[in-house]
Amino acid sequence: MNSENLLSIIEKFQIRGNVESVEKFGSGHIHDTYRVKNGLPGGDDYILQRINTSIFKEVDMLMRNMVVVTDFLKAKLSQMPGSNPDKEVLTIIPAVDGKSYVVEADGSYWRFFLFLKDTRSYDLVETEIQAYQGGVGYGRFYALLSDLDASQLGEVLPGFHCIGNRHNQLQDAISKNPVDRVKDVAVELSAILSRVPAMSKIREMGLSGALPLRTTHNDTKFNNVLLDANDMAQCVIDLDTIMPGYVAYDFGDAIRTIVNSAEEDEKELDKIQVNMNFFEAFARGFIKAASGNLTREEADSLADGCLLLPYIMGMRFLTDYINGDVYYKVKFPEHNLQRARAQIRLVEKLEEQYDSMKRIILDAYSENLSAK
Ligand code: ADP
Ligand code: GN1
Ligand code: MG
Repeated sequence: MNSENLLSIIEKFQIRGNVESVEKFGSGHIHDTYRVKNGLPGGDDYILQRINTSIFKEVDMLMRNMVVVTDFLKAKLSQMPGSNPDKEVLTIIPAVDGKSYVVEADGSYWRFFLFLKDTRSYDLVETEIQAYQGGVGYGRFYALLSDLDASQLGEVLPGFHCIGNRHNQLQDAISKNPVDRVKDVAVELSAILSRVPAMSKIREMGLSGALPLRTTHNDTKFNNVLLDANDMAQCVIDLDTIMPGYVAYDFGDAIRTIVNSAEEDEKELDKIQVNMNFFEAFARGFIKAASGNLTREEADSLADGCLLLPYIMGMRFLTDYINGDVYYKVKFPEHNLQRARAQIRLVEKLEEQYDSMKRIILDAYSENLSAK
């Protein structure tokens, strides 16, 4: 997209000031994100995003969800002394016509946010403080949404973390084998398929009524919680996938990116190690901030979420590899396979830590209960 076209899109939003520059920004796998710098001294910067409509087909539902959630959070925080809703919640900048997004003649969809200045998103955790603050950010987000009337939210991507759904998609990819890659992934397929029964535990607990369905974020990678200049949790972003879910999904997805000493797509598998100090820091931050909104059964399910989420990602990356890279952005032809291998290795490493993870979680949970 050239800068002239981007400028004509930006003009369609209620921008205050003028555009100094527009640059590609962040490392998300889904949308095209740009940072828009303001030429007006002291003026706000913005984030411009082209929405990925091959994934999000119902943009109206997607943006309605986002408006419901951000309005709810801002109203709630404005009643809490010491809170700052403009810094702690994403601000959607409406289009000139008042809508929450713009559709271009070429069929592309765009949205605009206030840029949260002096914040950072990290692909890798560097310190225990950051891990703890990641827990505080996501735990607080979860607690704040606990009394949102979830019937106001549409299910934008049904079955998002449902193992049954993801397993069907993998089987479908295998049987279609559109780019003849199945023959190259026997080892990875075996690692994934042999674990289906063990990884179905959360789904079964949910179906039996042991786990309540909550409003969850569903994409709690560490780079989706912005930390401030002092590494304190400031704002949870990437609100596209807020839907009903189990808390173990959010806990597990965050752990997947927080405890891994290597990148999500690490090629050298021996570099993938689990940092249990980061695990404990995140778990303590999350459980404390989630406060009274965790049942004993939910606390019990969190360690299972830590195995399930890297597993589900491994399954999804492998499915996308077999399908010919139609979902995730890839930087080279084997990228999805490399990501799948790294996630499978992470599952193996986390399986070794299962008992320790459970113990740390239950200690933190009990301490939190007795502190009340
Ligand atoms: P994706 O779904 O592609 O991951 P995100 O909404 O997470 O898209 O945005 C990608 C990156 O852009 C984030 O990881 C973050 O670094 C940055 N970002 C997004 N929104 C903001 C914002 N309002 N202020 C500052 N940075 C942001
Ligand atoms: C995508 O948008 P981003 O990069 O935060 C994906 C997540 C995966 C993640 C893997 C809508 O998240 O589900 O966990 O990549 N988002 C969607 O890195 O599919
Ligand atoms: Mg993101």
